Amino acid sequence: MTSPIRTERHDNVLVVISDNPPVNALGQAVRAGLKDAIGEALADDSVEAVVIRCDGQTFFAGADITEFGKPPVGPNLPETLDAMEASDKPVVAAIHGTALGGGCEVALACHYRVAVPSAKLGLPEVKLGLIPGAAGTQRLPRLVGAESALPLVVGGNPIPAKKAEKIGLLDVLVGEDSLEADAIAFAKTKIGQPVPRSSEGKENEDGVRDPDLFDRFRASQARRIRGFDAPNAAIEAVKAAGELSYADGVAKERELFMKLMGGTQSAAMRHYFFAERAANKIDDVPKDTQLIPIKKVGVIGAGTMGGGIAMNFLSAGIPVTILEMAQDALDRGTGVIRKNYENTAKKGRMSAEQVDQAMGLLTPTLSYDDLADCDLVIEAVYESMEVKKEVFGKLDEVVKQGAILASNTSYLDVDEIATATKRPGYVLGMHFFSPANVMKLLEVVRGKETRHDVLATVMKLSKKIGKVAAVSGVCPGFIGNRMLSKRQEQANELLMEGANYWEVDEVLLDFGFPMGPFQMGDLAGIDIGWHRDPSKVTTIREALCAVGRFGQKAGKGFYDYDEARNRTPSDEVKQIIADFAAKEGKPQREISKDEIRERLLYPMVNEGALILEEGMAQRASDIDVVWINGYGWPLYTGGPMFWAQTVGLDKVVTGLERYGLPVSNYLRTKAENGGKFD
Ligand code: 3H9
Repeated sequence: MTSPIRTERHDNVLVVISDNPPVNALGQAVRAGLKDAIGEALADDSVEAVVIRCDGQTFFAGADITEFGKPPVGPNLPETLDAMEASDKPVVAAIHGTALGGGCEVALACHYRVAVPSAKLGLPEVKLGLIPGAAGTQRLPRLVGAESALPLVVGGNPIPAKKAEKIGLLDVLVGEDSLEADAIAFAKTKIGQPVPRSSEGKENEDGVRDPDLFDRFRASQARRIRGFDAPNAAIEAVKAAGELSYADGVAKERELFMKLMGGTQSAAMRHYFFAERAANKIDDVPKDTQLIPIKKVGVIGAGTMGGGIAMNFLSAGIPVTILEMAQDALDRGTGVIRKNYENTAKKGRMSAEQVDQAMGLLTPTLSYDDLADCDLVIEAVYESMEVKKEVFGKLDEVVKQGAILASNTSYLDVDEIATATKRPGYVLGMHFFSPANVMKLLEVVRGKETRHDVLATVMKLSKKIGKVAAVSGVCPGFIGNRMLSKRQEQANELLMEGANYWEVDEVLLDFGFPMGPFQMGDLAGIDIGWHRDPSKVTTIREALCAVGRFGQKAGKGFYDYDEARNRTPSDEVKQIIADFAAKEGKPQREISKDEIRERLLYPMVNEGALILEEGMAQRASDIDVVWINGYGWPLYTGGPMFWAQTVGLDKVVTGLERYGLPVSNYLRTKAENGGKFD
């Protein structure tokens, strides 16, 4: 097998090149090749400097994640990098694309780092439930200081080259199109000088001078890192870089790294990494399917949903024509879009020019005719089959042939909507989640006639607009809402049997959801879909509406809210629920937190199994992707289907039986045959 590493001589400089598509992951062959190349450079007196660069789209994007959990084959990354740093001939990292994780650690072990301006550098290991494991947590703070290192190691988000240069992670930015030549020229200027080694840097002393830095940082991140193990380990490791010798710091990092690697959180998050990428693939749609060019998008409805949907495309530089029925609604909608952008700009995440650029791509209109030349039109109008069919009928008449027509419906039958057109092959669902400009999930609903090129185009487009897409078949509520309804059913039932609603919420909060079902109800508005007749009360929600408890917006719903939106359980609501249960003759009892958790979550797993059995999801991991990105299911458990496997599918089955809840044959069979869904 040929090595992915080759070397080229440029005078007295040895250029070491990795060619390991798609992302130059640091698999065994790459590590071995790098180590050999350094050996070659050291052994050859005519080599006076080394440049390391990568072919393809990116510098090393990290360790090869597919090797994790398998028996290690040497050389390992730490020893490879130590050999590199130990060289007394200057070694220069020449960076383009993304230097991530182990790739960033390669750069840190080099004596100098140069990069093109479009490059990004980062240590995203926390996103895999890990911390850097090749001395990144020890070299980085010594090079740039603990204060600059913390957000990189704990947050895991890469930073642009310019920022990396500012904090001292890069030595110099070079020409976008002349990386290799500039890196060689740079390396030549360093020949004969003592080499600077990150492991010997002193910048980490900022953390020694100000030891409270770490607690302050932890407090500032508390909400974001709640429940995750890796960020705390990352803080500990960076702190150790100031407290311990380099060798002891590295040992501490290894201890923390190994513990995380063996834990369930990292297994879950690695599962999610591949799940997200798998979800973007549709098994029966060939990879080379010709895509439909999307140069202009139409959005019908300028309300909260339509406006949010439009922003996704505007932010990605795609022109949008947005349609409303009346001028005032149109003005209001475009006003909200502008305001959202301006707020982003106020937070420093967008420049004023970028706001103008995005708004410049927006064309508001009252006329369907202006949608004629759109390549994709997404409808976000009222959830009524009649209204949707009318809209699709009109679209079919005015929008050019070959254009895609999508519905943002969250539960209606997309096949039926498609019958309102003469092009059902070009119709599908694009179910965005509110707020649509923020939430990552896009449920792509595949109709029975949806064409391959239409699906492939929308999957590709979803990535361009920063969404994580998963495909669902046509069934009520698709993947996400279909499973949510099972959880909600149990939540309501638990109240009637005597559970306190705040305990139900607490159980989900403890599990890692950002909020529970009743908090969610208050936030969304209890009066959604209410018939507005206070004398007609058949559900607890209607009873709350009848007394004006519409949710957070009214200052009271299930909870009472103060000015700062802090919530407290309400005596009035307790009474309403108790009255209801009495009226229905439901005996009340104490319900344990374990029972609450199991009754909320196990039926969702069962519904997920049914979704798989019916072929409504392609794979169990797609369901995980939907729930993590659309409904706040905690990432560190891997999503409902992966989580169920870690609990044990047999235990889920027994639990459902214990509570007298349905168990699908599919779930039972999987539980009996190895306990895995895929
Ligand atoms: C680490 O480094 C630990 C060390 O500190 C310690 C060691 C001791 N390995 O995302 P894409 C595959 S932890 C294996 O669609 P993009 C990916 O599955 C690692 N495979 O492309 C996909 O395969 P497929 C820290 C990987 O252009 C294909 O490459 N590093 C890896 O949208 C294309 O990926 C990270 O966490 C990998 N490391 O984005 C970085 N990375 O075609 C993880 C990707 O079969 N990677 N693949 O579906 C990324 O963030 C993105 O892939 C990247 C490119 C931004 C690089």
